[in-house]
Amino acid sequence: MTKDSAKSKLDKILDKAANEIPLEREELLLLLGLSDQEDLSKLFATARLLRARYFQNKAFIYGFVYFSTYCRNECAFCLYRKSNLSLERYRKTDLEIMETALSLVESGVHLLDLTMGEDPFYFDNQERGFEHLIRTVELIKKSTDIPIMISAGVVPEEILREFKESGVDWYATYQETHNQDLYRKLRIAQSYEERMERKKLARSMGFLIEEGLLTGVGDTAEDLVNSLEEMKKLGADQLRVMSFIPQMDTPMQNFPLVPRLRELIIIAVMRLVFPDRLIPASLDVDGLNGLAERLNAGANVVTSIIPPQSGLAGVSNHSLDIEDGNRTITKIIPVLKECGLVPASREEYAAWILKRQ
Ligand code: SAM
Ligand code: MD0
Ligand code: SF4
Repeated sequence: MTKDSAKSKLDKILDKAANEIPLEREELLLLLGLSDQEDLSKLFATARLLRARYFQNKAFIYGFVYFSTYCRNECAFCLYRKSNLSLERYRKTDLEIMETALSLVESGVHLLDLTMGEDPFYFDNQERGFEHLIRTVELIKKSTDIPIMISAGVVPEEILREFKESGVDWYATYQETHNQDLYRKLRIAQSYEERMERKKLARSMGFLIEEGLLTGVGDTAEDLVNSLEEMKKLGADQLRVMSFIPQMDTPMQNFPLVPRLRELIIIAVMRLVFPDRLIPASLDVDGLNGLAERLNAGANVVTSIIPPQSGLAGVSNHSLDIEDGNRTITKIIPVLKECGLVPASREEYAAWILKRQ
């Protein structure tokens, strides 16, 4: 037997990925089904190799401002769904948004992610509702020149245009899955098409786009491969996957749990398929303790830095690691180091964005 034919199927697939030759569907399915420890180590090593090719040892860091937890929607997986009356909601004022934004910029984040539920205060009044927010965004941009992402759901077209003019760089809205039957069970009574089309429209307006998946919600390996294809078609600049975290008093609170390893494998496969894109390791799922494993799987952006004592919430974990200051740059730097990474400079992040735009 020649040396080559003795090579395992997995080694061949990983060689192919390392050479950036597109993988076949069957090959992706094989990767998603890996469970042997040694095989997984090889997968993660290849993901890190590809990350290093495009990003060296530099990680990007995003600040997160969840400025309104009101929402008109009923997503089955989400704590903040409209009919959940068991939580206290908040809507931060323009001044509070501004103060949080400035403190995050001061702390050294590379981007501000301004996020809210589809808060009727904004959505019901259309242009008038968003007017103040757009003014605030403009102010933040003018005074700091920080890159900004807006994660405010399916924002009306006109408003999207105004956000662009006010200096917003990124539009994030996650489909969660590209299996439309599953989507209907997750994003109850929300149009799949509209959500997808709004992202495409934003792209054509010059926004960078983030697309995202939820895993552990009944998604199959086939679904995931289809999602990778859809993400490629969309031309997403940043792609994420987060594990579903069950929320009390919501329809999916007793949904069977899936091992975290699944998220890590998907991160690594995303890196193999999209070596030059941004892939977050979210602090929102497992907090600071879950950061190293996500970075070691090939992620290159730490998301969800939240200032303590600001009264701000996370998304999938309402309060995990926030008040104790574990979601700060000071706390993540040692973890980056442990993973052989350092924070990029603001200029390096700005240069990456400019190249993609
Ligand atoms: N309301 C806007 C929207 O839904 O597009 C912006 C909020 S967006 C940051 C909320 C995202 O957090 C969802 O798209 C989903 O991917 C994630 N998420 C929400 N609830 C979650 C949960 N229980 N577990 C894991 N991720 C969750
Ligand atoms: C995060 N909690 O980055 C945030 C959120 C919204 N664009 C992002 C899911 O983990
Ligand atoms: Fe609202 Fe977003 Fe939660 Fe859905 S995921 S209920 S749109 S906050």
